[in-house]
Amino acid sequence: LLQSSLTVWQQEDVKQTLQKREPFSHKGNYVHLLVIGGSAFMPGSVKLTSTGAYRTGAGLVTVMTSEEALPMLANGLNEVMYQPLEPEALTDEALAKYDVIACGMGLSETAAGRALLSRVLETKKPLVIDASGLNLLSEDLSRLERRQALTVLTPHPKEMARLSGLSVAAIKRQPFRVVADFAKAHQVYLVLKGAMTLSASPSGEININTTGNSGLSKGGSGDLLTGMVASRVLSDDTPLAGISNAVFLHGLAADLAVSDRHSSYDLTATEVSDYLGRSFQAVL
Ligand code: NPW
Ligand code: AMP
Ligand code: MG
Repeated sequence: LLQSSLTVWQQEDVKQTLQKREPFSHKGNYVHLLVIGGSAFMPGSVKLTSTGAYRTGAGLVTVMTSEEALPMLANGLNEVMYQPLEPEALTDEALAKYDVIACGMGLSETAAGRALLSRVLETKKPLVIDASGLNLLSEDLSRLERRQALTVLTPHPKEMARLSGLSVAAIKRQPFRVVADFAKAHQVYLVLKGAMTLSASPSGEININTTGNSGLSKGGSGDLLTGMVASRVLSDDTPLAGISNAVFLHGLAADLAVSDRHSSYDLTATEVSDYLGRSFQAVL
């Protein structure tokens, strides 16, 4: 642990590392994110992820989801494009147009979901894995070592427990050590979520987040964050800065919501996304 560098990531850091949006830019200058997840009973998860991505600067967002979930999403965001989840959609050729993939939110943890995650891990695309994708990944971590592109994992403590084989209590006792060791051992970027989220690079560098409140302790907050992380990870000064910026802005949006017309009791993840504009305004 003592060999790792620890930084409290602050507003000034976000301001300094956030990529500028050029006046003559077009959507192709920003990330095209492919969101893979959602299922018949959890269609909202990918809606939140795609909202998080667009509200954090992505240029294009495509959602690939199951045939049953598709009709439930059609009345969602107008800005999102959709594609059915079919194996042929995951060839390297078909994926060429995407910059980054976010996979796992609301994904069914079945044989089909398992096969899908395996295929996604084999692609050469930068990848953010969350939620059910992390649970499926936990079954065989050696696949991480074979990856040929940047990988970000965004577990909450229980997902971290499944990934590491440690108990939630052990993780909470030594979160810095657990995060640094795992990120280094598997050469991934790791975001251990909680009231004080830790973001680590594969070299074991750790940024500590201090924004956010218990209004985020509700279903959907993490799904929103995944889209934000995917939208920034390739866009800012370094991947760790991009990830830390997303975590900071997500928590700050919740703080601003609570200091305006919400409380930590009533706040929902969709409303957190509505405050991302204020969150950016506060740091820019
Ligand atoms: P407990 O209760 O303390 O034992 P799971 P999930 C623990 C989708 N969603 N510190 C806590 O355990 C996701 O995308 C879809 C300690 C908690 O009960 C996934 O695909 C939504 N423990 C799927 O659902 C909205 C902590 O973890 C348990 C902790 C399952 O994801 C909701 C839950 O973890 C959801 O996002 C902490 N800080 N934080 C939708 N609208 O479509 C969490 N825990 O069992 O992995 O289930 O996270 O709900
Ligand atoms: P998930 O468990 O995947 O839905 O993710 C929950 C999100 O909300 C993560 O980004 C957490 O860091 C954040 N969060 C949950 N509870 C709190 C809290 N008490 N204070 C600050 N952030 C929180
Ligand atoms: Mg989650």
